[in-house]
Amino acid sequence: MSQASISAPGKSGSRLSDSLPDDTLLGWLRSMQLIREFETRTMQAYQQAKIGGFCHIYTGEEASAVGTFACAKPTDPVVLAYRDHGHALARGMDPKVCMAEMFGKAAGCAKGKGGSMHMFDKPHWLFGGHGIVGAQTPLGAGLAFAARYEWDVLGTGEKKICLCYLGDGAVDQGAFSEALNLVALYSLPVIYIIENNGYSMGTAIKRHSANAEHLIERGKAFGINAVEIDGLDIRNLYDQFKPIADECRDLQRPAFIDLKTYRYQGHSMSDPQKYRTKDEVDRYKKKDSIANLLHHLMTERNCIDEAGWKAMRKELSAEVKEAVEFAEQAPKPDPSELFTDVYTNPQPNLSPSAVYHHGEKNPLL
Ligand SMILES: Cc1ncc(C[n+]2csc(CCOP(=O)(O)OP(=O)(O)O)c2C)c(N)n1
Ligand SMILES: [Mg+2]
Repeated sequence: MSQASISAPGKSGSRLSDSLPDDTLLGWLRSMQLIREFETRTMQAYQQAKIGGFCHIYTGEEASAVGTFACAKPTDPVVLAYRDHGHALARGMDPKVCMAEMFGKAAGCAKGKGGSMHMFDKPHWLFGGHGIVGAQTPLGAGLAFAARYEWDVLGTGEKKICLCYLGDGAVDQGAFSEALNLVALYSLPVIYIIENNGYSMGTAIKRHSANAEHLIERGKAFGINAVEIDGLDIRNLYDQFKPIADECRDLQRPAFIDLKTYRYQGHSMSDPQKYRTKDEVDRYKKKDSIANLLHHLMTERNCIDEAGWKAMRKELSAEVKEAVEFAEQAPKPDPSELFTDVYTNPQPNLSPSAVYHHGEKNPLL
């Protein structure tokens, strides 16, 4: 994957993020390190068979979730694909709740019935991780429609933007093109953030997407403001993404972001990674977003030193360890939960009453 280096210094060399207080950038560092620590423990728990099902690790991509959320409001709706633990944590989900979900425990955000790919968090306006590639993109259009309708037509609420994240593998799904058409046609405030890590499972983007070097042309084709951003440098990401997010909110219109990023781990927990070289992974690790921000905070802002960084890591490690212990000890969902909150198909061996939905008789029976 080509990794364009796109930095956005403001006028006279100053950057938008330079105007932010030290505490904000230290918060970004903390949030990114929390995700990294969480994902390390997730992999361990998965290898010990404490987590089942599919599981996709976000390590390497942390700046994407943390940097984009820094430009949004806590009440802006968010909808995601399945590589979603990092976003859930960056949005404020309690690591205990997130880990319990992966362990299939009742204390999880989806009562342990969703697992790794389905992080939902109503209080934080997180409308879930979604396992069907591209399925969240029309949902993003719907959330933006609802937000705009409430503000513009009903005169209630505030101007919102929806942040809809998708992978580079999802850009070729037909549903995404349909969603782009509608959001452009109705001027809906959704930002499609393509977390472009260069691969769809083991297929490099150049092998599955036409004109892969210029994905933004797809957004432009619908008349949508489309921009390419280096998603590994969180300060650059903020500098470029913040004005776009502000404009989408003010003008209530969509945007399309090709956010260049990279995942250090395989696609899922079972991936021999034969499609890329170790050299390639190492090249990206040299541009690591956490190391990069830490260097800036240590050498330019002088707001953290080695001892402070060590203390931060120790605190986060303890927090994540506690989350794992909590998840291990938490009770499993009661079997009576099997048919609540889910759509079911009628099963011949079950009593019909078990498959009623919201009090209505299932029409398939
Ligand atoms: C409609 C659909 N087709 C195929 C799959 C199988 N599948 C699961 S993940 C994936 C790759 C998606 O890659 P990308 O969108 O780039 O996201 P990333 O894993 O890189 O974050 C595929 C093809 C699926 N889940 N849904
Ligand atoms: Mg990808």
